[in-house]
Amino acid sequence: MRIGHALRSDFPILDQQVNGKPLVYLDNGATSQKPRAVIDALSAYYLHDNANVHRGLHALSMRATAGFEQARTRLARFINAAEPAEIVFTRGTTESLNLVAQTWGTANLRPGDVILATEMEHHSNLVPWQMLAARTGATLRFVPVTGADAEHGLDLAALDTLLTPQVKLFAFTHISNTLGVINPAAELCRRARAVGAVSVVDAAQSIGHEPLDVQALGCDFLAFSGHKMCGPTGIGALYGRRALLDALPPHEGGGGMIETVEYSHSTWKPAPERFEAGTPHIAGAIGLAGACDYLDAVGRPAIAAHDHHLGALARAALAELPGIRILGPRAGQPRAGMVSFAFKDIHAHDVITIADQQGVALRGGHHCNMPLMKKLGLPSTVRASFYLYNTEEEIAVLTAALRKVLKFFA
Ligand code: C6P
Repeated sequence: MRIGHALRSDFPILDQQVNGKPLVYLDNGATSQKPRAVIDALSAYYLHDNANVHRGLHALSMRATAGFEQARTRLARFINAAEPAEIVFTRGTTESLNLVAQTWGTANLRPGDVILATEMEHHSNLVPWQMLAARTGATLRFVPVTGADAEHGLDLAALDTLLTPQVKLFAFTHISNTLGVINPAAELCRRARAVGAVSVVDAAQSIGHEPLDVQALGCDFLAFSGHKMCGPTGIGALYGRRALLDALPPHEGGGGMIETVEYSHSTWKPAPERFEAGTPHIAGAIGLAGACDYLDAVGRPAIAAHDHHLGALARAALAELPGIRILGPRAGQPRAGMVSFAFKDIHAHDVITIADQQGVALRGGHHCNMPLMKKLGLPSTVRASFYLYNTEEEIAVLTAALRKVLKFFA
């Protein structure tokens, strides 16, 4: 199986020194690195095919259009959407979630309705619902997180009382970017549907890490970013069930999304073009299709197993360090290949800076989870997040770097 060491040479960026030490990149939750196959797909497009899509009849434009639409088909296959028309290209998770709020939300919600989210949502899956609630008069409620320190996962028992027929939309993250909890997405979608609510899954942290099948999940909408799955930045997608997308008004007007235009009014193309006004990120879509090919060649079950193994190894190694609080679900609960932690009396930014001197790239801060941080009683945490090219040796380097942090502050 090609995983870890065996595929590091596919990622040219990893072969470098940072602060005089070999780079140990453990910030994959923020963004992943790109294999040469993706970089090559991007440059091949710019070297040979660059033209605008859906507009020209010349050879380059037809090639660009074919590449762009083939990318949509590839993405549909990657998440097992029923058809390519269920894939709307966006800039990423954030834009996808805002699109649902602005279109489905504005068209369907009124005072008295409830939007249900969870207490572990990233700001991208929280702020758009706050704005939607303010716009429509709907109420925003939250499924609590459980545990003595509120860090173990969703309180599923609370769903019995929270998921009422007043709930019109239930938005939740598949994997928490701070706790590493893997939520039971299929069960949550099923329970949303049972009360007539539309389900919105934030797959930013699961796409490219876990096998993902929208039909098996039974979700109505699913949002993700290409850059977290070995693809380029600035491209991602919204999956929406065809019947839902077709019934929605567009959120932006412009070229590419219209059927006819008069001075006084216009008519729209069907989904997905209706939601793709203006020139899209053509190269990005083609690069993202390359990332799908790459990840499927490695195999997503193998990637998930590798990530989980490194996560478990890191948690065991870090648990030995004095004064550490490791966040996340109890042992045995589903959890992603990341570890989020805090040292008593040492700020996350100091940890990151000292680790960086050892060549180790980590993320520290509130991780765009400010209300959750408040609930956890922490100003910030440090996060190490793993991906297919990370190795067991890198966990040893991480642990040694953290020992240096402790020594410095002793
Ligand atoms: N989390 C992290 O370091 P964008 O920025 O649109 O690609 O993704 C937003 C987003 C939405 N939901 C979740 C669960 C996420 O983790 C993220 C991005 C990064 O954790 C950057 S804050």
